[in-house]
Amino acid sequence: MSKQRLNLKTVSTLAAGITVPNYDRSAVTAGIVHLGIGAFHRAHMAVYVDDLLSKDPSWGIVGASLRRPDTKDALEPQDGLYTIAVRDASGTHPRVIGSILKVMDANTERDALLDLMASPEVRIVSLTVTEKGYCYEPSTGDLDLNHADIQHDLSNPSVPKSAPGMLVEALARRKAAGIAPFTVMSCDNLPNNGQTAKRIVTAFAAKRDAELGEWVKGVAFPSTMVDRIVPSTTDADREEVARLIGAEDAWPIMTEPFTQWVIENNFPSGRPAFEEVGAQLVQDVEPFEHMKLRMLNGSHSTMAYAGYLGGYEYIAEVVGDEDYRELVHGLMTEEVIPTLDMPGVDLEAYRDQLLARFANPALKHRTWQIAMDGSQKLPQRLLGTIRDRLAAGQSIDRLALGVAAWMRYVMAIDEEGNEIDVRDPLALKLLAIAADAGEDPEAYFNGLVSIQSIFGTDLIDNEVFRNAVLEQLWSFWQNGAHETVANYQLSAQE
Ligand code: CS2
Repeated sequence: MSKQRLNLKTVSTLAAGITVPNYDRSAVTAGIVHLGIGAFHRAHMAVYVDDLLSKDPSWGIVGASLRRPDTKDALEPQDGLYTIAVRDASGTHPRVIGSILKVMDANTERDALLDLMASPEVRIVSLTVTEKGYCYEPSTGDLDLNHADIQHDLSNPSVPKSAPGMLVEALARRKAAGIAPFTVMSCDNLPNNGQTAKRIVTAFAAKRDAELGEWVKGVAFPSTMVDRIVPSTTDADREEVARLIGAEDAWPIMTEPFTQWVIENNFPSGRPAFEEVGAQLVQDVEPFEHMKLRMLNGSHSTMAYAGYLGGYEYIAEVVGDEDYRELVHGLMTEEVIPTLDMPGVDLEAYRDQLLARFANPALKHRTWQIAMDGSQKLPQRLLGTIRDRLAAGQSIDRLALGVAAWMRYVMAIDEEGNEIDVRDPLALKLLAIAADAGEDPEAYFNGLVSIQSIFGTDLIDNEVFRNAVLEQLWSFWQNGAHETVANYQLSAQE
């Protein structure tokens, strides 16, 4: 029997014990526009904001999707309400979030969205547009002026498609109306995400108009380190949530108990009291970003590629395999931790906590999901650590295995000869390199390592890097993932 739909009318009739918004939703106004209203934002920032709306209702969120209208379609009939379901060994714990007032589709409501971003009530525009949404060169972090969306937006600045184009057009409207800029808060997994956003937005603005470029230099771009694991929602999840709350939710968000947010305290136009709801406000986020990107995300990507190739669907299965677990434990302990400078943080305890989070059996986090967009992720997750270690003359065996696993994965054929659905902005280029190389791993390696947007200009000529990655790639090619993961140390000692 079909159930009632979750919305403002039905929220008071949900199953007993479900936490629902504890504030007057009709009194909440929009102080934040969030670009990229995906599952991650809904499991992370929207929850912190939900926690503080009872004290300050002026910080509601209007979400915007730049690509697909599916979040809007799901949340509109629900008045923006949705469930987050926290999963651990004890079960699934649902809670209804009300901080997203509405979702706008940038493709059909572009002008209204830009006007809202230009209105004085909106003081923060936050972003989770993923790495590729920055339209940059991952190896340098500079705006990619050849990117099709950037070229479009420079020629048609008032109808932008890209995130930088949207931000600059909204800022231009504020400037024209004499309204102070909003603060741009990146919540993406990039090193120095605030500086990166600033570099891209100011470069785009300057290219558009020199005076605007100068004005945009005055905008604040705090960096943030965000952390919560959020697997994609499945139909089985939808059914479970409906059963638990007693209403249909078209798009509940499944997540883990852990959540962390470290924010650079730089909000000249004001901000919610994030520190009162669990966020950490600091002067310098960079060490936290390095720690998280290299420890968590570096391990994640290594497990995703080597695990997928080894036949594992979920991360919990990967760390459940002793050989893989040892690899990741060693990766963090021997190769990543020595590159980090985090006085006062117990990095071994952080590592153990990560391994426990990865092992959460209820989370069902797919290796394939994490494997997406590797060309955008590799530089900050593995290659930065590799560069630091090479400069210090230190070994890179396990890091090299991670890079080789990515190389083997993007050949797009698994060990059984089945096609891998490789999702990546460079997928066609990667396939062409594989086709050209044929049965020759060295030619394949040479083709991939010459992609400058990933590997920069230095790694191509580095013998240590070359030998280490090539050796692991040969092993993936000849022996398969399981054996490579089990024997990487032996081969490294030869
Ligand atoms: C993951 C991240 O999909 C991925 O690439 O590594 O989304 C990861 O789950 C989050 O960064 C955790 O905070």
